[in-house]
Amino acid sequence: MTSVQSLSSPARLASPEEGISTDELALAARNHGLPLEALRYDLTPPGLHYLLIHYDIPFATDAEWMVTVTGSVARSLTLDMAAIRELPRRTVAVTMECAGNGRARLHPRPVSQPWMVEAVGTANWTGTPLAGVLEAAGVTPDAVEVVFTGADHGVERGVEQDYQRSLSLTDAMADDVLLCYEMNGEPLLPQHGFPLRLIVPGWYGMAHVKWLRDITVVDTPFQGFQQVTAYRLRQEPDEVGEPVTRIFPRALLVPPGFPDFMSRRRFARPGPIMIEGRAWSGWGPVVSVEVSADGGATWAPATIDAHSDAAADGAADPVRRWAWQRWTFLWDATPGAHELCARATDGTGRVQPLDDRWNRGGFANNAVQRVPVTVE
Ligand SMILES: Nc1nc2c(c(=O)[nH]1)N[C@H]1C(S)=C(S)[C@@H](COP(=O)(O)O)O[C@H]1N2
Ligand SMILES: [Mo]
Repeated sequence: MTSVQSLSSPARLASPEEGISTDELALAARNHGLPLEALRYDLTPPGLHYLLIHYDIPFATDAEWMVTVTGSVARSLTLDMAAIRELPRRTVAVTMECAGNGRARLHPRPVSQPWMVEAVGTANWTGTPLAGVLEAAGVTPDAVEVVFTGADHGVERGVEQDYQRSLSLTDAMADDVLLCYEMNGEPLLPQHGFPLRLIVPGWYGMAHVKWLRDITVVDTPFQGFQQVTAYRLRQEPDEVGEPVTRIFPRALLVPPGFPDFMSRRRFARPGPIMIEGRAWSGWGPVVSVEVSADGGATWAPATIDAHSDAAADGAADPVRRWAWQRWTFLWDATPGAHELCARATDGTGRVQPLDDRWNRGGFANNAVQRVPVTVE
């Protein structure tokens, strides 16, 4: 039996020949990715959006849910869901991606949720701006960060904890940071944080705290496990490491043709094939997408669509700048074996690397997607 230790141990790296373990399989069976063919939808149908749940999904009812606002505030607040729904309403289309996306492609592999490239989805998230709630509570001048606590509880690398993350006060006060109660115009599903979650557009998934039950304004930087132990870019276990924050650019394509059941290798017929995909970045708009059919040796530009308002599920004027963009590329498929790749560059000049970006936690590996296709 595993005991709950007081000190955290570093995440384990798989040995060179070690396959995916049953522990990783159990995680992957709970936390599924986006089937890549679902990149065709501008808004991901909720059941196809990726999922990442560290512990258990809390059982919750809308009628009984309360969220508290405490700490460095003039007035502590306790809000029920009815009170939250009466506050100003805003809808933001957000592409969310797990910071561990791409982890399973690393050598050596950090042992955790074994994502390939599919830990992503886009939804219209509706709620009330966090800034308004913090203003109502009256943040006091000593405040530096805001800590968000979920109702889920577990143990991770020996540390028993509630799921908690913080944001700097500046990041927390940004316009599009929302306390959300709807996804694509419907109440949140249990697995996506029902009845209330935080949405932090542009940030990797770990920041978007689900089952939100407490907001505490603090006067010293938060030192919780998910802030200072997990979600850091480290080469060695004892480094402080850079915090994982915004989403690095990525383009994904819908694998063309049809798959082999077991290997998922693709087969396609010769001739022109319209390749389509999506691209996003949390740092700035995607300014270019390139496609390679020869494993990254040569590249040609794809056409990026403008953000479509057709994606709106009837929500009045959703904010679109945090959502992925569709792109297309006409590929003249010739008989033989090919490797399709796509590469995004954003407005800050950040571009996807050809090779995996390694760190101990397996975070932010946005190396280009590679899709082998046999044309016959
Ligand atoms: N309370 C709580 N919030 C959480 C998590 C969690 O385990 N507990 N997982 C985080 C991580 S790592 C990710 S990637 C996103 C996933 O959100 P989704 O499952 O709605 O796609 O939720 C984040 N919020
Ligand atoms: Mo994640």
